[in-house]
Parts: sequence; structure tokens; C-alpha cells
Amino acid sequence: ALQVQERTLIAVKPDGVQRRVVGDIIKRFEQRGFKLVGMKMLQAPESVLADHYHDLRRKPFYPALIRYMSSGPLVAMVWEGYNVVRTSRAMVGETDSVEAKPGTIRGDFSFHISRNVIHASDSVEVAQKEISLWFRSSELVDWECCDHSNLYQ
Ligand code: DGI
Repeated sequence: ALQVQERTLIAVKPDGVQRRVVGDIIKRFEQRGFKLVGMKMLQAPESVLADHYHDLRRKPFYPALIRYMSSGPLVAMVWEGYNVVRTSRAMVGETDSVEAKPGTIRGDFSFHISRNVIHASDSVEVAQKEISLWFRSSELVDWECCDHSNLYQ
């Protein structure tokens, strides 16, 4: 049986919301066959951003990163499915938009690392931490897709 319980945190960053690509991004995850189990729009609290980007706190670009991420609302989502963490990273593309291949989200919607449109967790362990940072468990929805038995055996 395919492992379906894997989940990842995806966020359309403030530039993605401003540029109205939220729908395009959701569409790609839906079309790929993943299941949306949580979604909200919010102005990210500084404390959440500090925790989310803790590992980058000593980088020279960190203050600008926090300013950018708090410059407007973002859309946070939890997507579920087989290998969703690794597949999402492939859909999102390289961190630096210059390296992101056409066809990836960053490769299609961004041109600079400081405005790279989307966040995607980079491992299953990190995904679990990020989901519990951004979502209460009551905000995650258990539901069955009508095509579930077609996609998963
Ligand atoms: O997991 P990623 O978002 O692909 O990359 P990451 O965890 O290494 O970095 C998190 C975000 O920080 C990234 O999406 C954009 C920003 N960032 C990373 N490296 C640089 C950067 N921003 C600037 N301006 N310059 C950088 O070198």
C-alpha cells in the first residue's frame, strides 16, 4: 500500500498573494493528485516567523526576509499524499529563482531569491514541526477524496 499519510506545509508568500497566483499554485497541487487538508490566510506573527526561520537567524538577509514575510498576508496550506514533501519541493523548484527551472512554481512565477513566491517544507520531520507551528490540530480536516481508491491501492 502506498504511504498516504505524509503531509507538508506549503505557504504562498506575501508576494504571491499580491501577484494573485494563489489560485494557480493551489491548482498545481490539486492537479498533481494531492489532498488539501488545511488552509488559511493570515498576517504571519513575528514569533511564528522567528520560529519558522530559526536556522537562518544569523544570515545577513534574515532581517529583510522577516520584513518580506510580514509585509502582507500569506496563505498557509497543508497538503497530504504519497511522497508529498519531496514532490512539492520538485514542483516548487530551486530556492534561487535564477536556478529554478521553467515549469516549476518559482521558475514560472519569480525571478529573485528574495521574492520567491512560495514555501515548501524540505523534509518529513521539518514538515511535522512546521505544520504544528502554523496550524492547530483542530484546523486540519480529515476527509476522503472520491478518487482515493483510484489513486491509492
Ligand atoms: O527552503 P527554501 O525556501 O527553498 O530555502 P531556505 O530554507 O534555504 O531559505 C528560506 C528563504 O530565505 C528562501 O525561500 C528565500 C530566503 N533566502 C535564502 N537564501 C537567501 C534568501 N534571501 C536572500 N535575499 N538571499 C539569500 O541568499
